Amino acid sequence: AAAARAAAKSASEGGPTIFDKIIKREIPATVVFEDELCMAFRDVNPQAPTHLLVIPKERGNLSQLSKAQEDDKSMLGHLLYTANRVAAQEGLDKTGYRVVINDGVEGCQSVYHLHLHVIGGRQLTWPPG
Ligand code: DGP
Repeated sequence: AAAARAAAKSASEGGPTIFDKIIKREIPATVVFEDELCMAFRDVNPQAPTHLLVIPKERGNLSQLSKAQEDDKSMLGHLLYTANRVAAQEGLDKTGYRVVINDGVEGCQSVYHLHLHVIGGRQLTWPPG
């Protein structure tokens, strides 16, 4: 948890991120879904048996949720809709699952390219840390 906080604190906003390299296939990732707008792949540091990230292919101003503008609404809807689609692809629609967006330093965001975490495959607890 301390490491995650440190990463969140030192992460820079605005510049290219590791996710651009994943989108361009410059570094490998296990991609489970892709369309013209977004992509879903397995988190490198899974917190549950299923841990996927859903991201827009064009980040634009969406480095983080708190930067969202009126004209991002359709993309935000598409990402949330896709989160459920990939959850169902993993069989999680039958058990339940969680979608999380970490925003900024106190949200423990470490990659400044908007992403939805789709987490499931075990009983999750609440509240989060
Ligand atoms: P967050 O803390 O919400 O910004 O989550 C960023 C997530 O991104 C974190 O759970 C680990 C994941 N991640 C970071 N680098 C890579 C990578 O190179 N490949 C993959 N598959 N996931 C990554």
